Amino acid sequence: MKLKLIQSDITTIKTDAIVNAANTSLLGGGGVDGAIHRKGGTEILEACRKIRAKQGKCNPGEAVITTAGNLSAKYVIHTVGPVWNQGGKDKEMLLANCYINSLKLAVENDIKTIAFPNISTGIYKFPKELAAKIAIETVKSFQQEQIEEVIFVCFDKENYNRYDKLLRI
Ligand code: AR6
Repeated sequence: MKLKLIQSDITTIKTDAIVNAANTSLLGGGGVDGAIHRKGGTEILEACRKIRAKQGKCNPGEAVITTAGNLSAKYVIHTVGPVWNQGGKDKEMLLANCYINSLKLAVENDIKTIAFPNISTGIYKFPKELAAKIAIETVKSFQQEQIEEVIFVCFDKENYNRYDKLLRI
């Protein structure tokens, strides 16, 4: 499994799957979630509504998969990051679960390339350095030959530089 780092808007990425930093409602929001639904179109929202009707809300750390609508990717994997709030080990575990459960869904759906945003580090205020460490360690320890490439997509230069440094260690 190859790890790649880029600074970009995740809605432009042509991987088998892109990951969305969603909320428990699965029905859209701001940040990367808003961008994915805006560009991906109503097909994604419709698919999310069906999942909601079937299973109810999506809990933090869990993930679901839908079409990518009008986006270049084939699928969107929606995962719900933890809200940092007071922080704590449980929040760290939930963030790791976002990466693990997204990768598990990728394997189940024969996805070979997957792109992750910096889950929870925007509106949910997870400390960026800790989030980057958890993201990299969790992906690295997910041993799965079927996934060929995992791309960390950083929106801003600051996070890109942070990942770049951590990936060299
Ligand atoms: N491409 C890549 N990364 C992006 C993009 C983009 N187009 N837009 C923002 N980011 P956030 P969260 C980065 O707030 O903290 C939504 O309302 C951003 O710079 O999108 O998990 C949901 O519905 C940051 O580093 O997600 C939830 O309610 C990272 O993506 C809530 O926000 C995550 O920021 C989730 O909050």
